[in-house]
Amino acid sequence: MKCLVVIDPQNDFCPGGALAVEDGDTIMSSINDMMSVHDLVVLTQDWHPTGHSSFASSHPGKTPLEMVDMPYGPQVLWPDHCIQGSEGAAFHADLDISLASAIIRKGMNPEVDSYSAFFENDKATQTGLAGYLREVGCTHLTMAGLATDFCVAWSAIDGAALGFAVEVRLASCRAIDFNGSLTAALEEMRAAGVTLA
Ligand code: VGL
Ligand code: ZN
Repeated sequence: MKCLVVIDPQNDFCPGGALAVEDGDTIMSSINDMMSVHDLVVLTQDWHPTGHSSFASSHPGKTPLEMVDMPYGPQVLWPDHCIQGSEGAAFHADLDISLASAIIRKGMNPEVDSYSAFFENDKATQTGLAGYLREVGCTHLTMAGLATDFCVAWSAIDGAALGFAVEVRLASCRAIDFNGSLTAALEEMRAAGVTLA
């Protein structure tokens, strides 16, 4: 059984959004086309409270894309984005969400960021997605969405480590790509056994 996992297809990661990814909006129609050839569609939604610890604005003197050391390890700081209930956190209007059977919200713990669809960035706290997919009998995951080098890559790597067969559709992903993050993420996904298509 095959599940399409669509990572963070939200306004704030599209042009005009708070953490805009170049051409992020252009992937929605190809993602819609993939839905009908999967048994199940799951969406993730970055869903932060105001003042989240991954926001540079929560760290006096820091600016976006600087690093800080969190109790769980190094963390990139971001502009305020995907605030719970905001228009920026909403799914992009071009995405057909009618076929989604589940929406996994993540990044809700004020103290811990959550790139992956499976684990918070402490690599220990689970979102529940793995259990859901196993209970419904999913073995194969196709992933697409935003951003390739952060939430897509971390989700794909965790999915593979959890025993799912994971394929990332790069044509339906877009990257933030700073400081070589895209090249590194592609390498890490390959090393983790993720199929890059
Ligand atoms: C993401 C940075 C912060 C992503 C989410 O969806 O890739 N990146 N929050
Ligand atoms: Zn976020």
